[in-house]
Amino acid sequence: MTPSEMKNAILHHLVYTLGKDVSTAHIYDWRMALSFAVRDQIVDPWFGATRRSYAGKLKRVYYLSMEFLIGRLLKDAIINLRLEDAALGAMNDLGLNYEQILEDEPDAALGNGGLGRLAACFMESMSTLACPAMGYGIRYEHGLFRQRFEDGRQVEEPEDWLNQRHAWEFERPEVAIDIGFGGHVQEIGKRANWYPSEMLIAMGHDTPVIGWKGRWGNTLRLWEARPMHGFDLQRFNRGDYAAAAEPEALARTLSRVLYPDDTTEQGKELRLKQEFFFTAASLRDILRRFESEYNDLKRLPQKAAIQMNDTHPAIAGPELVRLLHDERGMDFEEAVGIARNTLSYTNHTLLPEALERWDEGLMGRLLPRHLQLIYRINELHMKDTGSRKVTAVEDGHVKMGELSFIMAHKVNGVSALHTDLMKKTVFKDLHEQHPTRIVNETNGVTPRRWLLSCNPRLSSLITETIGEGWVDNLEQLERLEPHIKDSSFLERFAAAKRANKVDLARWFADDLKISVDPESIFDVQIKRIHEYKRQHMNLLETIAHWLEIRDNPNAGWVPRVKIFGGKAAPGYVFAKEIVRLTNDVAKVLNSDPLTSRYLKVVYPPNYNVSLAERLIPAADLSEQISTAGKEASGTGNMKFALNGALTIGTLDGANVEIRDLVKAENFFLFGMTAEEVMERRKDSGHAAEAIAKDSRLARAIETVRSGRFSPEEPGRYHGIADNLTHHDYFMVCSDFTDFWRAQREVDGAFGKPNWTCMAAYNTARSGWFSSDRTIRGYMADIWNAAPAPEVEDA
Ligand code: 26Y
Repeated sequence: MTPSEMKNAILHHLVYTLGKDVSTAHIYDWRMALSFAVRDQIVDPWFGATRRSYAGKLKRVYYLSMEFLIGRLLKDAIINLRLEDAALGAMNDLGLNYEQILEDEPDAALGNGGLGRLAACFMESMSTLACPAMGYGIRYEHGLFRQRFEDGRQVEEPEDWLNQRHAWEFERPEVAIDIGFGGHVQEIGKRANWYPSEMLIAMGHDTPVIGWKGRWGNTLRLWEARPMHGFDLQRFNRGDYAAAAEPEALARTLSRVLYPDDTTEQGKELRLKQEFFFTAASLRDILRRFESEYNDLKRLPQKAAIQMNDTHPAIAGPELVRLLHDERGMDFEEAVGIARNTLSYTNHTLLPEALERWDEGLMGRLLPRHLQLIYRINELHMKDTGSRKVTAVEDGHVKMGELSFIMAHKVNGVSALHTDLMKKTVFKDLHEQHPTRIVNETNGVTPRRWLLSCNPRLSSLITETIGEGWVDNLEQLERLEPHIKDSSFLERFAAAKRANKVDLARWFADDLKISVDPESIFDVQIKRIHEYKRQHMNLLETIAHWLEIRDNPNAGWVPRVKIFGGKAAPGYVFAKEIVRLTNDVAKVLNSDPLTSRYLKVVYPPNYNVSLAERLIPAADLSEQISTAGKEASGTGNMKFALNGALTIGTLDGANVEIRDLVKAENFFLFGMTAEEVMERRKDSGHAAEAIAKDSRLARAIETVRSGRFSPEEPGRYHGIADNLTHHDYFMVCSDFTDFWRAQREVDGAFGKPNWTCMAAYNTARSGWFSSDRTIRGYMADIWNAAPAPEVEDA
């Protein structure tokens, strides 16, 4: 497409789709017009892919996920369709600012963090690899809350991305599926009919996901909850307006909000309803499609692979059995076998508080037939394995991890360490019974968004050096290695990083009114705020460093900017205190005339996908400092390494694999191993002991306790200080000393010519962390699916 063709398409949509004249168009109108012009280019390859998967009778992958953290879509589509020149040219021609237009798009924040972003990267990679697939989730009216700071405290505001028209979706009123809850069960022999007492409708909305070079496109189908019966005209006519609207409001509640939590089990009926709602709608849709193509349900596992992203869609097991056994008359044991061969399950956490368990009473009330089937599935499992232990039901609760395991033919962890720990801890017994069921699929990230799109400077340098093949064959980045000896390559590598840092510094100055020196180390920790991720350890090190600079302000310190980003779950008190402490520390440090040249703290509010795209290319140092054994994988860690940041990190999650690949000398390792953590926890005095041995740590904790950062309320951080001194479950104190050492090693290395070599090695050796590699792994080890044949470049 030429710039002038693009311009005509934009003008056409401005007038005929948006009903706006050039003279009255706002930035929103232009952005929508551009989006529609780009979307037009998606439709043909998207239809083409659908036609080919039907015509070729290809096996389809169905990815069921409560979260899809897709962020902005316009730039993604432009890049994958190679329309940059056309779009930029058209915008320039129209006198519009291209960057500004792209920034006008709201983030689709339909997820909390890592799990949701992984699902989004997977959707893009499945399209790039021409793997016939469909993502299923919920079309939340309100995505993850918007974070604002008020006196340093986190304030949550509703997110309302759907206040504006969503340019990318196609409403599918004909894809409307009845979903029931509650009611009673009538048993007929071993089968049963379920008569729900409450009904609503799941309506589909389709968003095309286009792969690299537009070779293939899959669909993300998100369900919206609609009332079965519209509003009550009788009541309305009687003047009872609120009551007339009530059934509608109640039904719609189901797809109203994303649960803003990535930690604790929400004992909430609404969440269980959301889970059943989207899972049941998706399964019905999948079976309908299958039955339109094939007439033998036994072939379901050959033609469909259904992936459960964590346990959130775990009700898929019993629901699929119910559809096959109760509704289609298949023998129970056979139905379980078919369901299991179709389903697989990804585990994303070992933290006990994040493993879902549902009260049997609640489950029985909401899903009476499913609870009966869960008991039978359990009995069958006991019979088959000769086990005497009831696995999926315990203490009046249904354990969704165990249920998912029993109902899946493959269960995967998301990094080598995590998978290993799964076998040894949460699923130890089940693993012994089914030793080949657990497999590892280390996470990955899409290089289109996380390098090509977010870091144009580094991308151009890479393409000029080794050609363009890396974009969908990321391991080609290895070809950069010989150039790391070349001083002109290294200079350009450093210049790209520097320019990214200057851009970020300008944004900090303009948007946050904080000035930072781009010569400083840009030290970044961005992720959800959680005790196990240990933002507070990073803060303690910052405070200790600050105190040391104050003691000796003229010692020639290496300047640093500590950058934090992340949201705390609204009900997670400790995490919210960490948010506030970060802001309070920033206030004191940034205004300290003795030290602020050397040390600043920046905490931009409302961390999201788009902010990550801005921060990661400008980072020198990536903080991956979780307590070993607690972070299942991490994916931010991969994005940083790929963009030439060095990691300071523990042997946790995928850090282990990153360090192996980029080599130990290009990684700042510190801290205890997972085994050492487990061992040390047995010693109840671990925190006190560590504090006694490290005067810097003792002083930093005392400074927090003293009220230095909250003079107007000196006791504000006693909670944090006490937790660290007495409890410290996540071993902040015991790891602090080594963390400090590693940070000083960073100071020593930064600014030296070798730093750029180390950074370039990180980029050159991170190719394995492409989500293309991950998806190939799932296709081979779990889904038994193949890419569509004969896909050529568009
Ligand atoms: C139960 C419910 C409230 C809940 C909701 C969301 C529980 C968990 C979550 C989200 C978990 C999550 O994001 N886990 C992260 O998954 C990433 C992708 O695999 C990992 O990289 C990361 O280590 C893990 O914490």
